[in-house]
Amino acid sequence: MSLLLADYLQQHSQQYQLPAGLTDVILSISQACLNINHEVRLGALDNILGSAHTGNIQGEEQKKLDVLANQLMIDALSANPAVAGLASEEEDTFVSVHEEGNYLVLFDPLDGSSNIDVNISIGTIFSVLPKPKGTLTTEHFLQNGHQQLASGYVLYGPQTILVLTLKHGIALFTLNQDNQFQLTQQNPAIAETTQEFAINMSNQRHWEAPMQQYIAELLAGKTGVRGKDYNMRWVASMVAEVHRILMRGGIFSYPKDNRDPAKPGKLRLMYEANPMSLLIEQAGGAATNAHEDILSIQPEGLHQRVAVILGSKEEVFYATAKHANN
Ligand code: P6P
Repeated sequence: MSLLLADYLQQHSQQYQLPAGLTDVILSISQACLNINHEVRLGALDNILGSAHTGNIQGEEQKKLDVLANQLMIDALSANPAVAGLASEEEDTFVSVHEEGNYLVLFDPLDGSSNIDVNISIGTIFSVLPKPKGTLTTEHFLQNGHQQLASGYVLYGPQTILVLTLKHGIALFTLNQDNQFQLTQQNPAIAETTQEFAINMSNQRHWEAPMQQYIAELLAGKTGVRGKDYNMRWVASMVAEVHRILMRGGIFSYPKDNRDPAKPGKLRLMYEANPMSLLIEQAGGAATNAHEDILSIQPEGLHQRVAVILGSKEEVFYATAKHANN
C-alpha cells in the first residue's frame, strides 16, 4: 500500500528539513477535514443542510455546514500547540490560539457553499504562514503569498482528495476505505497551453474591456485570432476548478467587475487566491490578478478581495498581457 499522509510527511520533513511542528499542523488540518468530510457526506441525514440563518463579514448568508466546518477547523487547530493563530473566511477577526506557537493558519472552511444543498463538489482551502515574533496582531497575517510554508485543499467530490504542497512539489492523497489519506499521485504538471476556460459568463457585461476582449477571442474559437476552439466549464466551486486544472490544464478567472467598486474581485486573497496560486505555480502554472503575480501582492487586509486569473502558463500570460495598458 502506498504511503499514508503521516508517513509521507515524516519522510518529506526529513528530506527537506522542514521547520519543527509544520507537519503536525498539516495533520491537524487533515483531521479537521476528515471530520468535515463525515458531515458533508451525511448531509440531510444529519440535518446539516440548508441555511444557518446567519451572515459573515463577507456579507454572505452562512450555510449550517459553513458554520460547522469552521468550528471543526478551529477546534482541531486550537488543540495544536504549534498554532499561534488562525484566520477564517467565517471569522470577522483573527483568533489567537497558543502564544508560543510558530504558525498561522488561514482557511476557507467550506468553499463553494452555494453547491452544498445541491450535492455538487465543495472543499476546504488552507494556507500556513510563519508567525512573526511578538504579540499576535492582524499585521502578522498580512504576509505575501511567497511567505507561505504550505498550502492545499481537500476536495469533497466523488473521491475525498487532499492536495498539499510544502513548496517542494505537490502530493495528492485519496481517502481510503479505512478513512485514511493515502498517497495516490505526486507532482501533477499543468500543460502550458489549453483549450478549456472557466469563468462565470453571466458577469460578462460587468468586466473591464480587456477581459471582455480576451473572452470574446476564446468564444470566437477557430474563426478568431486564437485559431482554436475552446471548451468552457463553471462549477462555482474554486476547489473543483483548480483540481480540474491541476489534472488536465485550463484557465480559471474570477475577474474584477464593476458591480461593486469596493470589491476588485470576489475571491479572497489570503485564504483562497494565495493558497491556490502557490499550488498552481508548484505545478508549473501561473496566477495573476491581471497585472501582477498573486503571490507577490502585499496584503492590506485579512479579507481583502482580489481578481484572479490562474492555470496554464501561456494562457494566463496572454490574458494578463491584454490588461497591460488598462
Ligand atoms: P459565483 C464560491 O462561493 C466561490 O468563492 C468560489 O469557490 C467560486 O469560484 C466562486 O465563488 C463562484 O462565484 O459568482 O459564480 O457564484
